[in-house]
Amino acid sequence: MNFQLSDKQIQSAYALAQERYAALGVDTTAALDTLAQAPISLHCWQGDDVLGFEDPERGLSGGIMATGNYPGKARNIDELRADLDQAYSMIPGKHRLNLHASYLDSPRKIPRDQLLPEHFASWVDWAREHDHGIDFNPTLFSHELADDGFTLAHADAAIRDFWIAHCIACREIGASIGEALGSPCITNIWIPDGYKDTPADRLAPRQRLLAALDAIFEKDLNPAHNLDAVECKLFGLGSESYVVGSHEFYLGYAATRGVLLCLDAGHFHPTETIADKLSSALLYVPEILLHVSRGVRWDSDHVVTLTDDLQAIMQEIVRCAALERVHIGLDFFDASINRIGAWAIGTRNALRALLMALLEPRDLLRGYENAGDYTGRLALLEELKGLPFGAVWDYHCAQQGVPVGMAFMDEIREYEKNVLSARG
Ligand code: RNT
Ligand code: ZN
Repeated sequence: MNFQLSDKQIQSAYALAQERYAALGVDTTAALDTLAQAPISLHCWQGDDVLGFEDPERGLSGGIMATGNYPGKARNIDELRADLDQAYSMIPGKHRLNLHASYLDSPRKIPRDQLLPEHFASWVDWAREHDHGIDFNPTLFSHELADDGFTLAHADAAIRDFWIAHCIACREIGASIGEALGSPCITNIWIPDGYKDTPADRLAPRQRLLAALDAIFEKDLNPAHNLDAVECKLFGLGSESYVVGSHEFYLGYAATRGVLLCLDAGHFHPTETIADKLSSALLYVPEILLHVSRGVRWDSDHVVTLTDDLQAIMQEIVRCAALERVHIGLDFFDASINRIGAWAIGTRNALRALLMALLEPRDLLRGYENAGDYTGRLALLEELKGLPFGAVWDYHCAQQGVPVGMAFMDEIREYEKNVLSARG
């Protein structure tokens, strides 16, 4: 099977597509300029099933789960960086890395409340060399002080204080990374805290979490270096009945404290989508962080595919003119397929959906809507689905020097044969 397209095929398909879009008042060149500038934050944890390098033997806790045992996962920092390099090389544009504290670079175990910027210095060097911004996350799971399912909302003050100290350390690390790279690091707090079964007191843990967060954010950091985000959730494995950091909890927190709200696509009721939340939340919180993910029946963190949900998210960002205020991060971990393929497929899909949104004839659609012509609006929205956006995407990939279409799978197979298969 030959997946390669010739330059001529790519160019002529693009020329036709450009005309089709121009007829609707859409400038494909402008759309591609915007797309080329939009960074996606790739999550490091797709590369090793969220195990990290602090103690990979320990296994994953916190009510999240990577299923599958596809061979070749990264076993150390060098392998993870090599895999990331391979993934980035198949994705058009300049993108960020979303790093977890458990991916520290240290020959000995550092207690999490004592983490320092130096433990991430080699990541900063790598990012600088490859022109990636970095985002950061304290790790409040896979640790003996998180084993009973509570961290910042723990009833034991000493355990709470340990995690507060960890989060404070992580904000400082975030700020040092952001300063070193000249691009603000978004430090996102997600905690697993919750109950498997019906609680008798839903309030007290939330009061404790509120106080813990206020302690964590007490020190102002330069927003040019670090931006804080908080991530809500509906339920997890083992926290089915109650999650302390719910949507209402964090929406209120972000709005009153002026921190970023992180919306993970898998953290709501199965038929609830985050797309509709953006225009509302943007009225009250300064900026939003997205964890673009795909839940199948539960928060299963499947690889992002080009679903209606994904398209709706990107449409909302573009329609709200909020590309500067909505930071797009990914959050999925599939261990049943080639992990580099997972990154490439998911990230390319996020970008493809963003491109589709950028190619929307917004003025035309709004004109119909404002005139009460909902039939015209529906007809156009449906016709748009048949327009040749794929030709614009292929052209973009070619322009950006990354594989066009299925050709990236040739590279993945090659890498699997030459690199991954040698891993034990
Ligand atoms: C868990 C959250 C969280 C994690 C990462 C690893 O449900 O989505 O963002 O996936 O911190
Ligand atoms: Zn998430």
